[in-house]
Amino acid sequence: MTNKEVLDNASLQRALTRITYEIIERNKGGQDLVLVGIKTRGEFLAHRVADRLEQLEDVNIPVMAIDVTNYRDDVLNRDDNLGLNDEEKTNIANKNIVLIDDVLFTGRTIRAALDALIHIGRPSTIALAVLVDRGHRELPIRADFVGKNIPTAQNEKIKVLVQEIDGRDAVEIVH
Ligand code: 3GP
Ligand code: 5GP
Ligand code: MG
Repeated sequence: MTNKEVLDNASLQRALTRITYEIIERNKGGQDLVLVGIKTRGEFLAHRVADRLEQLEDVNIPVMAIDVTNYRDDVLNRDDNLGLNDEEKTNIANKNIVLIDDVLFTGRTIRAALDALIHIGRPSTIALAVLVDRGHRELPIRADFVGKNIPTAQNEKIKVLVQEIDGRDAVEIVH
């Protein structure tokens, strides 16, 4: 197996900063905006975007994290536990949600997240930001904000490293 770095630390920071500017542009500064990170690594990326929103726009945007494992269409025993508390659940209705994930692949995780969020509280809008789009969609889902498009073969893997878990920020392609 060989690992090839496709985003180094600086490029990854720039990609997140660009995504943040695009979110600001789309949301006119951040009115009623809520960031929802998909666990595991999407949660950390959501906090990075929130930090940048605070620096750039002086706004404090709520961040929550969801675990959509039980909403996936390939899970048999769904217990529909997203990992949100009651306060977070009430903070979804009528908000402009930006879902944040590390890698977009088949789209099934995002379908599950949409299902879960709409079930909990009908947001006004839901947009999607991903650090990497690796292609191979199986559902009609696309991202509104993309850090980097990395066309991959089915058997390749994208490795996303974040400082909080992996000790450094980078994206590698493994094949
Ligand atoms: P996560 O940290 O966002 O949960 O190295 C672990 C990471 O790699 C996990 O991301 C995991 O979801 C992800 N991952 C790598 N390859 C695959 C894959 O083919 N399918 C899925 N579902 N996750 C993968
Ligand atoms: P999807 O549901 O779109 O097939 O996959 C998206 C989810 O699976 C993301 O949460 C992502 O973490 C994970 N995933 C799928 N493929 C990869 C990959 O190549 N690398 C990484 N890091 N995660 C992946
Ligand atoms: Mg993920």
